[in-house]
Amino acid sequence: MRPSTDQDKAKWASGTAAIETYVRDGMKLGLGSGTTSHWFVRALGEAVAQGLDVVGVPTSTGTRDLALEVGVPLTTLADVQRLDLTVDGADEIDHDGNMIKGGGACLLWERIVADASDRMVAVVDDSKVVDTLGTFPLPIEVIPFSWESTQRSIARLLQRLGYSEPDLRLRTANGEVVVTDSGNHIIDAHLQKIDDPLALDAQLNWIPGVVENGLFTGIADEMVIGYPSGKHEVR
Ligand code: ABF
Repeated sequence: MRPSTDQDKAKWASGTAAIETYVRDGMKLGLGSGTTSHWFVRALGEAVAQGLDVVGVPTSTGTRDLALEVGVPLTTLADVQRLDLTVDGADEIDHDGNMIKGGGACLLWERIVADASDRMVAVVDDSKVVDTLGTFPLPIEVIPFSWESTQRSIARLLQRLGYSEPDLRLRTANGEVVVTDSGNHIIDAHLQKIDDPLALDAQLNWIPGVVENGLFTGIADEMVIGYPSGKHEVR
């Protein structure tokens, strides 16, 4: 399968460059979620068919199903202690490598798999690189039991941090409340501009009922930026 749109060509360029640059025989890989990661997984399937010897831990049921479809051998974090490398996408990434992730509601497993990896490489098309995070709504994964109360606590924290009118929305799709692979809900925080992502990342997860948030700060070791021309850039 090959990309046809410009954005998919950029994502393919990023995913294939990540394989060429970082993936080696015998590696245990974290397999990211989202469309860019899925182009990476498709390219990885082709490399496996040509003899590449790798195993992968998927960061979502969608990635698990795609990996099975294209022939990438799978394992679990129970079976392997550490991963050599996780390759995963981002909704936004700034020039320091801090990211907003979770647009696909997979942020919890993504963060766990990245944490279990010796190296994390972000694969993005050029539209994802921003000067300041925040235009993309920040996903916050919360447990269903207390999501209304947790949302009020998130709003109080944001107001203390200077976000005067925090716009928080429970994520729905086709009129249904979104349920993550772990059975949780997502609250999207429309903050527009996040001046101190490290501080916000640390404080959000202290709120009772918050399971994880989509600010991935200090996690990406490098980023592979793909362009519609098929060229890529590693930073
Ligand atoms: C995943 O990929 C998610 O964290 C993020 O939402 C998504 C990025 O979007 P895309 O589909 O453009 O790769 O890693």
